[in-house]
Amino acid sequence: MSIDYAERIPNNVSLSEDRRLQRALENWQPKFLEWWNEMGPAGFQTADVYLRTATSVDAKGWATFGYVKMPEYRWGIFLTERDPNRTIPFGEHKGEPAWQEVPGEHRGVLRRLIVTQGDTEPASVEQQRHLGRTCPSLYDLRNLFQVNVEEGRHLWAMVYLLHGYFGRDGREEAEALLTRRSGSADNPRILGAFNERTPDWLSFFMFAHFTDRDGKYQLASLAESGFDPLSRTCRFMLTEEAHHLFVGETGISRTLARSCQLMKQHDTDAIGAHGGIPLSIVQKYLNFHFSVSLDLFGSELSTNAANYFSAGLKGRYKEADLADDHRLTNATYRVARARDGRIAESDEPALNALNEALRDAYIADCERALARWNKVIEDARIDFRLSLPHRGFHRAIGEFRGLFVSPTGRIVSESEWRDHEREWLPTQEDREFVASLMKPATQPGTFASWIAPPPRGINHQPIEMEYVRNLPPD
Ligand code: BYC
Repeated sequence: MSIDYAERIPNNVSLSEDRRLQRALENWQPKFLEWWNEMGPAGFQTADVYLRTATSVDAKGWATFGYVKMPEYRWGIFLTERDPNRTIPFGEHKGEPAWQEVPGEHRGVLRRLIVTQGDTEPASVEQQRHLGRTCPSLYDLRNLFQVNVEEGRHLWAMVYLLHGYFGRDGREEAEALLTRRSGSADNPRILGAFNERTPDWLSFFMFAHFTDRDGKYQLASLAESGFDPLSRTCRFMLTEEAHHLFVGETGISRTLARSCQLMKQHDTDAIGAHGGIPLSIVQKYLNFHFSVSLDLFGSELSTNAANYFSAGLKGRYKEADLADDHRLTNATYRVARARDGRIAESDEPALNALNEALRDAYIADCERALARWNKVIEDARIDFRLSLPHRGFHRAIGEFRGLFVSPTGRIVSESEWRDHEREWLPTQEDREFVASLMKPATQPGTFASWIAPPPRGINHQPIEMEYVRNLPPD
């Protein structure tokens, strides 16, 4: 399914055959560009960036690479091919033909899910807009911008659904996606993690690893949706998302590799003076980003989630691989709950525990990446291991909200928490120290003091390629 780039809005949905929709989207397009110019990467709008652009949605012809100025990136609408035989894979409507139109009784809920998903995309671009000035290399700068333009495209994906299937209120929601602002006191983004700051590159890599990974699991669940256009758009978004996760995971691996190298070289853990990030600070950043990302899965027990599932709107991760009735009417699921001052597991109705089941799949995925990071440290023969904090640690949503839970999963008093908070979460000094290392490295092939080069470049290009040209003056 090739993409029509001759159109003002590149697409593979035959947009030119639907004049009303085309006009509505062409009306939204300049507003998007206005938002991009105001809230997109600060200072780099005229730089030439070596970016990939989707050319077709099948596995082979995915992308072409070339230098592009970001405001000229060809954002568009790309859905995976329609399977005319697709049926709803779960819930009360399991086995019925997938919906090509919005089911009337679920209109409000479906719109809300799409808006919540859509809201995260511009939010992340806003959160990352100041990072360009402190890039650790041109390779990393290019990766940041690739992530940014693709999050912009993910916004297009959701806006297409709002315009195409929800009429006037969809159009209003699409406008609102451009007016909320990450971190704004008056008009914030919808979900907590998207109002946090991403002030430095360690935060960015953590965000791309932990928060984008929530994106992977949420998109995979929406890709199961009985509403076929949502399913098809999320399937294609997932292929883009994989690169974002790569940027996060390898960014942290390279940070660790460099820290270990400096620890060996100078025979000390206190590598701050040598331009490295101590492993204890990496752990604190990890604790922060993991916990705010866990909140993105919602409450452990959620009637919202049960309703989404029963209605056929939002499924589970890899629904087809799960060996059950895909309706879950009588099933139970083990959930960690806080009771009488301690955390213990109990069996709960599986339908209500769907957020927790998705969080479990996410945590297992995070554990696998953690093992790869620890291998980097182990290979350097350094006696330190990173760990994921307990799921109850530092939570603001759900079962553990309002409790003080240590990284090992003990409910502690507020005063004990305060005594240890500085060991568990980044302090102001930690953040200032990390910020002090964020010196830009903009000569091709050079890297900031705190991060190792990647093993290879992008798209088989050399590491020392000039991935971003025409940089703004310092
Ligand atoms: N912050 O039953 P509950 C991505 C609200 S990331 C603030 O616990 P539910 C990306 C909730 O809205 C993926 N509020 O939760 C990554 C509800 O409000 P109301 C984004 C929260 O509804 C990086 C109340 O609490 N996609 O793509 O089962 C870069 C109780 O709700 C939060 C999606 O999220 C929170 N963390 O599940 C770029 C998918 N959590 O009704 C992009 C769509 C809950 O009382 N969203 N609340 O007013 C959903 O599926 C669900 O809305 C959630 C929440 C999973 C987020």
